[in-house]
Amino acid sequence: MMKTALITGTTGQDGSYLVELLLSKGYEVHGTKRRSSSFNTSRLEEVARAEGHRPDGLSLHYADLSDASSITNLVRDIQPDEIYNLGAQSHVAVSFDIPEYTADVTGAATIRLLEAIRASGVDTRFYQASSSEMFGSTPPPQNEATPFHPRSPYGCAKVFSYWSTINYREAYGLHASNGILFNHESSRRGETFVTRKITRAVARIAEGVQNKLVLGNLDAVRDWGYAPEYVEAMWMMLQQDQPDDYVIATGEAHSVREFVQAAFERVNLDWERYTETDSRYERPAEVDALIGDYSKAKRQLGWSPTTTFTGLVHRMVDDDVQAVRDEKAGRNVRVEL
Ligand code: NAP
Ligand code: G4F
Repeated sequence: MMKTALITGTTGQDGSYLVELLLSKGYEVHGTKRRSSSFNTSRLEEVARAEGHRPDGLSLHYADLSDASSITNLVRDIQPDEIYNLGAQSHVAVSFDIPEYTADVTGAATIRLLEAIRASGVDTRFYQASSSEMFGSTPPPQNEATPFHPRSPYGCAKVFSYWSTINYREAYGLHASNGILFNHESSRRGETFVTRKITRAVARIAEGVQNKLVLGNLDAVRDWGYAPEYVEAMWMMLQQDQPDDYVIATGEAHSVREFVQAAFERVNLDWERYTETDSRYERPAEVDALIGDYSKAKRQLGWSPTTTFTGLVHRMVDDDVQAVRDEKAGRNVRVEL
């Protein structure tokens, strides 16, 4: 029988890839979108382009994670088999500027969803988008047993959501799982996260429409994977008989500096000539190093990453070079979805 899924955050990087994955598996997919004064469905337009038309199995609903009634109504009306809570104020640096909003949308909203499930009695499986940012200053390698020491309002909010998910599993027997995902990137990554900021700038510099790239801390170390592979792991978690929590990562670590270097190398430019640093892009508290140990996911889910660091950098730079060329040629037209 055809399954039904509800995804919060459908318009984000992961949401758009998860929509593609679930549609390809024959799901009826319901997603949330926020009211915005400008087009905010560009990533889903990419899905539509790939399909050649607006995907038949996809319905979008206006909702906001800060609005409990919109969330409760969706869960009650759709009665989904699976719920993926991907919506969040997901920018760590921004969470220092809007901590209360981040606590609400990235933290408390998870309780809104879990309560909507419990109160409606719907028989569903729940995925919570937990984050390696929860490990904060605890040294790597990090796995499911590693203690959390969050270093940002975002990280604190994600810890709240993580434990709420486990609490509803233990208290009410919900099939609720946490995916503790390390950084994952793609050409659909938000333009203000460091990888995309770099690859976009490199492409624009190579195409002669930007002069320099200005960054914050170049020493931070991250474990960067490829987003489409990570949404596959989300789905795998909800297909297990028992709910559980899993680290999803590559285990490969690189600094921001190495990412910059590899990106400029792809277009045969010297990174040091074009890159500057400015303290305005530094954070009040930094997470120095995140490197994931995904052995539990490999063992229990059969999940492993395949895209290498260099492969990821090349793909993102190439896609951004193409995007700049399309922009120059006036080929980037946005439509309502
Ligand atoms: P993203 O691109 O920033 O997408 C976030 C989504 O949440 C967008 O659809 C956004 O809508 C939506 N959203 C924001 N505020 C909302 C609100 N008040 N009500 C309803 N929806 C709201 O993030 P992502 O990279 O796809 O990540 C997906 C999830 O995984 C997030 O929860 C993130 O915190 C978590 N995560 C991400 C990573 C990573 O490396 N990407 C790693 C670990 C965990 P708009 O499009 O309208 O802004
Ligand atoms: O790309 P970032 O902003 O990602 P960050 O903070 O690691 O958070 C991302 O990954 C988390 C998983 O661990 C997710 F939960 C979260 O939602 C988000 O997707 O920054 C990466 C590193 C940081 O150390 C930052 O200080 O890059 C450093 N950095 C240096 N210059 C910069 C910049 N980050 C940004 N965004 N912009 C800069 O100019």
